[in-house]
Amino acid sequence: MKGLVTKSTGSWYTVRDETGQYHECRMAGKIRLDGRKTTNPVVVGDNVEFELTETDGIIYKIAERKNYIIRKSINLSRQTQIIASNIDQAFLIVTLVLPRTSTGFIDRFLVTAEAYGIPVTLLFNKKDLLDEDLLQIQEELMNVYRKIGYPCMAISAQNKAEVAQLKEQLKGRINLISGHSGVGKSTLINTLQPELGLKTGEISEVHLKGKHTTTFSELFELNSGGFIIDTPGIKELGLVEMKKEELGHYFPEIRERMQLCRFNNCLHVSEPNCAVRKAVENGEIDAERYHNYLGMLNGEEMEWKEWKLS
Ligand SMILES: Nc1nc2c(ncn2[C@@H]2O[C@H](COP(=O)(O)OP(=O)(O)OP(=O)(O)O)[C@@H](O)[C@H]2O)c(=O)[nH]1
Ligand SMILES: [Mg+2]
Ligand SMILES: [Zn+2]
Repeated sequence: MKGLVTKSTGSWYTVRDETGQYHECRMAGKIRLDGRKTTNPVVVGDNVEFELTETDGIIYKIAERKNYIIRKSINLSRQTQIIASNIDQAFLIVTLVLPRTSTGFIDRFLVTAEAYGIPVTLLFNKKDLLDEDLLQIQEELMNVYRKIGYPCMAISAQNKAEVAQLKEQLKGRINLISGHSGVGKSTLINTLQPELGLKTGEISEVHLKGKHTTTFSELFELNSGGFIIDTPGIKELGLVEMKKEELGHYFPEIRERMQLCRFNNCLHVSEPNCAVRKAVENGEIDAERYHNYLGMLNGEEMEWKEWKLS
């Protein structure tokens, strides 16, 4: 039988078969993987082949993943964890307060998504908490991202009418909801489909951060169509393998201008006649985006591995 993994807790996996029935499965011995050192061999979003036994199911094959999002495991320092695979569309939840999401984090997420061609919508959540000054800052930030092609929406995750606007866009796709702990990922999904009753958590008053309430990714079928994946909060994002010269391709505003640079291997740092730097100087490219580009470029582990977040 073929199926889609909707939950993975280590040794047990929930698999949805093609008729929409769910099965608790284990894995048949060792399955060859792509060589990466991850803590979870079967992940949410995986397409698998499995067979039913009298009591449960056995997964014996995992189809090749078209993409996946990685985070660093919280406790195991060197290992990474795949949060989900085969994503059609991602929604990154961003909050200006409680917790604050940095543009460095946003930009790293966008680079990952660009590398896989995953479209991203930025959802600026908790707008009810913002005063006029912060609303103004948020508006400016949204405009930075809109200008380079990312749809942005300001919402309050508990607001039914605002969240309902997303339903159409979620249909027919596997949608990933991501962001730091406490930004409101599970809250948003509960508003879309209250009967899911996902656990949500308060923000720590001391650290002004979330408490990692959601600990496993889980994929849910929406009554209004499509699938949605609730994920644990990401603090440090793993990144796809790439060479320095490639990075600019994953910044749409750099990609758009790079053919105009004098050197075709221009890294847009200090090379003469660089069209990208010129665009930064005259304000066409956002200075903070460019700053984040340089930060990623100079990351020690650029030739691969994880990029630490500020
Ligand atoms: N004021 C306000 N609070 C919100 C909003 N969205 C979520 N919250 C609150 O923020 C807290 C964290 O929400 P969660 O949905 O648990 O956050 P999460 O992103 O799922 O967090 P993790 O599971 O830890 O990754 C809860 O107390 C929510 O009630 C919002 O739009 N406005
Ligand atoms: Mg959650
Ligand atoms: Zn250049």
